[in-house]
Amino acid sequence: MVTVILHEIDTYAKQWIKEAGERIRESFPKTLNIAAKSNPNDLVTNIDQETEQYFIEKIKGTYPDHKILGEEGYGDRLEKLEGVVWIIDPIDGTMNFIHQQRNFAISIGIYEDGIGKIGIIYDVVHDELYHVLKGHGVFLNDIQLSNLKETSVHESIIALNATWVTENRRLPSDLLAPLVKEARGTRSYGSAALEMVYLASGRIDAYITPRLAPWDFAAGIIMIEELGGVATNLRGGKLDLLNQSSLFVAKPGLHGEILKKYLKNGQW
Ligand code: 2AM
Ligand code: CA
Repeated sequence: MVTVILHEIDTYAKQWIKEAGERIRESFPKTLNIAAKSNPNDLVTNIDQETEQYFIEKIKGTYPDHKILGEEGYGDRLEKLEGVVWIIDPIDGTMNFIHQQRNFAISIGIYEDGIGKIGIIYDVVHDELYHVLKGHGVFLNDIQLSNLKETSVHESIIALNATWVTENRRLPSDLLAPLVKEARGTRSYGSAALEMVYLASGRIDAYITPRLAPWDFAAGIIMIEELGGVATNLRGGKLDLLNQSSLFVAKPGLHGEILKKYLKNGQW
């Protein structure tokens, strides 16, 4: 994509995400319609759906040849990442949105032929807009974020949900217990997009989760890689942007240390 067009897409995307955020803030006093999807804790609201539809209307109206992959299924059915693809989570952290009216974000990753070009994550409640245009740095509102520095487990805060150190279907429950013990601290925010921007801005040092969808991480991984961080699945392999995947993102150095010592280079 020529840079001029990329800048134009970036400008529109930021404008639309801010506008969508404003609509979400206005929805707070209104009653939510809540429904369960795959299980009783996998929730969707009318606001998730309306926000996704808003983006689709804007994108298709301006760029009819762009494709859209969205969590709520109003976009296109994609089998490959050809051309320009917008990967959208209208509300990442829906459970937090419903229970807390905070700790959620809108996430948009824009890819061209499978390469991440633009990432935008908007923490609607705190009015924090994280954005990256590949090769031009990562910003939190107008402030440019610094490259991620190497660190060790002993000095790290690791984002990890307690689910994954109890009996579960995806990981041996004792695999990550030594990491929890040896890290300086652990946190769980309940929104993958926020966990990734907290890594980008240095508030945490790594984030590990065995179950995500492409829209949860499409934007965040562009930011983390731009800052010198490392983004893989839990076995250290390449991430799949069309299917469910595990995710392991961390500062440089720390990623290798955790992968080798705690994730056993994927041998579990
Ligand atoms: P969501 O709120 O958009 O559904 C919570 O730990 C994080 O995991 C959130 O980013 C949440 O995204 C995501 N998540 C929750 N349930 C999931 C599922 N069944 N599959 C994939 N991602 C999920
Ligand atoms: Ca969502």
